Amino acid sequence: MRIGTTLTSYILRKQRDIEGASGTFTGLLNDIAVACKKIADLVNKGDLVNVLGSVDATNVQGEQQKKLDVISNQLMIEALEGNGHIAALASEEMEDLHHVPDGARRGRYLLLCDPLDGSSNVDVNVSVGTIFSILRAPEGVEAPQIADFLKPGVEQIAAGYCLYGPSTMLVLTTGDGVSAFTLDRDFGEFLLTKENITIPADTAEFAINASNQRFWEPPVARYIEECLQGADGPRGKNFNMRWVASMVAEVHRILTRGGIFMYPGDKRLKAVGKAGKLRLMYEANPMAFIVEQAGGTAVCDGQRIMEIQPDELHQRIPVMLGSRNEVERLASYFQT
Ligand code: AHM
Ligand code: MG
Repeated sequence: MRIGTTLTSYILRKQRDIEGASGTFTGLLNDIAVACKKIADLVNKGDLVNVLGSVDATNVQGEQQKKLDVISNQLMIEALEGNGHIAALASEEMEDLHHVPDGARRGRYLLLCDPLDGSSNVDVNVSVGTIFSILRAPEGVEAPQIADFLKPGVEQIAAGYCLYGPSTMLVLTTGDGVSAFTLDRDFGEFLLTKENITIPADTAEFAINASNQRFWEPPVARYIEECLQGADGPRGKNFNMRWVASMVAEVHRILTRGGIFMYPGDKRLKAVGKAGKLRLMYEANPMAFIVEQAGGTAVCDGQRIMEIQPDELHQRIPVMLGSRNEVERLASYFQT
């Protein structure tokens, strides 16, 4: 019987390849893993521990917060703020940055996260996830400001997500491919279960919320229309459709068997001043990093997501990602 490769031993190995990394990086990923294990435990227990349902509040996005949104955010803070690994934390659930408390050691990294993405699914017992993105903190800055976080995705040191599905899986990239770890609940450890994950370049499966069809811009409408025509249309093959409404689950499916995921900008969102639904810094960028590291493509209309210079912490953008040839085809429709 073997132990296998734990997340900690895997990160220790990777850390040696990251320029200037010390034990801090391993510590940071350990902190994230601890928070994810606790969130997984609560998601799993659900009604038994009275964590389902909504709180009487909206977040910075104006969205109704679920109890588990608030709890997951608190757990991320608790796991990360006092260990000397981060200099500050940004989250979908907080308008402003969370700084390291007075007296605690400041670390060398900035963390951005969506503590519980897809949380509208939590009450119906469908998969949700935590998304995170790690940037280097600026040298010599005591208390990082929002401007210090506004870096394009290409500057991410690492990114990942934890999927709370039938099994709990942590998927991670440090810029050297994508690996997946499955939580062994009895043993209490994430164990390496997949390495060098590769997204097939071609696919016949797309994911989009089709209830927004009447609001789509022409390039998206054209792409989907061509898919729907199947073997009789210009694509010459039949397509399948999936929509979990949980981006972590969609990206995980795409990493497993290919596909294209789209949350485009549309006229409905533009009418209320939003370029898209998903947030650049803690949803699109980390997922784009993972997808690119697995050989896929991630764009905002025609532009590579990871090259976008953010203007705001909670900025929203259109997102299209997944199998390279499909995403490039859709991106090309924005150019014609
Ligand atoms: P959230 O961060 O408020 O949970 O919103 C993000 C989620 C994504 O996981 C998912 O792709 C999308 O919202 C689903 O949106 P919709 O309900 O419009 O289909
Ligand atoms: Mg989210």
